Amino acid sequence: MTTDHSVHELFGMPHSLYTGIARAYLRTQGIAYRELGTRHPVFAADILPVTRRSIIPVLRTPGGEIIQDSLDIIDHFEARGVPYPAYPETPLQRILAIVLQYYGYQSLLRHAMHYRWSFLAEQETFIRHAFASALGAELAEEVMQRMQSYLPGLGVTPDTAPLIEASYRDLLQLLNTHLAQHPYLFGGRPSIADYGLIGPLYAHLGRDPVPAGIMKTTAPWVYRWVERMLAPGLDVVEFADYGADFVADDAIPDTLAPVLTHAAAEIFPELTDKLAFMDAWVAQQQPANGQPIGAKPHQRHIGQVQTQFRGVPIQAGVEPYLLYLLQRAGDVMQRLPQAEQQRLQAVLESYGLQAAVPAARDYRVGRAGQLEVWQR
Ligand SMILES: N[C@@H](CCC(=O)N[C@@H](CS)C(=O)NCC(=O)O)C(=O)O
Repeated sequence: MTTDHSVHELFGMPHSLYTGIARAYLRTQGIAYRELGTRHPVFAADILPVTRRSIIPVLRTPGGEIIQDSLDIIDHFEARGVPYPAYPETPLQRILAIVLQYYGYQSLLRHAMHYRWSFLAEQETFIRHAFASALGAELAEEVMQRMQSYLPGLGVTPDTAPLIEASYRDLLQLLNTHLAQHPYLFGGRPSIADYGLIGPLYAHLGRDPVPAGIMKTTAPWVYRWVERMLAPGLDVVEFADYGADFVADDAIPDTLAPVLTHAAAEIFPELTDKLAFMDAWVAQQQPANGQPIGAKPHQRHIGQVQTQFRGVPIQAGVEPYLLYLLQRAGDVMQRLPQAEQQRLQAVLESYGLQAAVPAARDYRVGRAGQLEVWQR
């Protein structure tokens, strides 16, 4: 099926977390694109047969290449050259940007999903409108039910709800302080960390009425950053003389340090527990090179692990995708001379992030045929 092939096509939904990441990136880089919904006939005719799972965002390039995964979409353009490259060149900033990207993609999903689905009494009209206008009333119902069913697997329980809410408010304060002084997390342009955080902080927390209200009333600089991330190019009217570079000399802004410490308190022990589960799973199952991580294309988890969120026991689904994200930080670290690795490890330790950069393993998680696969 053909549409206008002169621009990129982005298949997504206005309220989708990961579509927001790709959209923010395309707009920042000034890449011409047209957004189409999953109800557009092209999605069923041309996209689903390739991706084999109903997942967004998906990008179709003018040349007809189909790319699923917000991260792969970003990397596709990074490899070709963009006005505002998202990966810092220097190792510490690059590693920490990837770790914060992971925090946005995986840890803050808990906050995003809690605020979307646990406050329906206050915001159901808005949420239902989003799903129904994108999917039609009948399918909207089914998808809304499915999304709500994910909450326990994300560790959202009556015991964790107050901690998630306190954590969201704390994060807003820390980011508000930082963003009063810098337009983006690592300086003058968005890094992969900003793209990681904008997913949850736009589509859910910056847009759904209850969490967006908290953001606007308690953290106006964060709300402005959300606007900035979604605007074309760099929307830096408050920072007209700042420049578009990351902060010099691989430095970490003082105001970012507390954000990193806050992130560490939520990344762990969950990440360590998930990696241990995955290592044991691989050792036992011995998946073949190229084997998809799930028996069916839509399966993302290989099991559930008992872990903790801020000291409260939770169960969480183990997505090998986490290694797909974080092994890129490991690659940066492992290419450095030993002494430099030790120096960076000490800095990571000062934030509580020493275990966030996975050691090289006898397996990796890669991508083939649009799916996450084991690489041996
Ligand atoms: N790693 C993927 C995640 C994409 C994703 O989870 N997308 C959600 C919408 S925001 C989805 O399609 N979910 C379908 C489902 O879980 O049924 C990416 O970054 O693109």
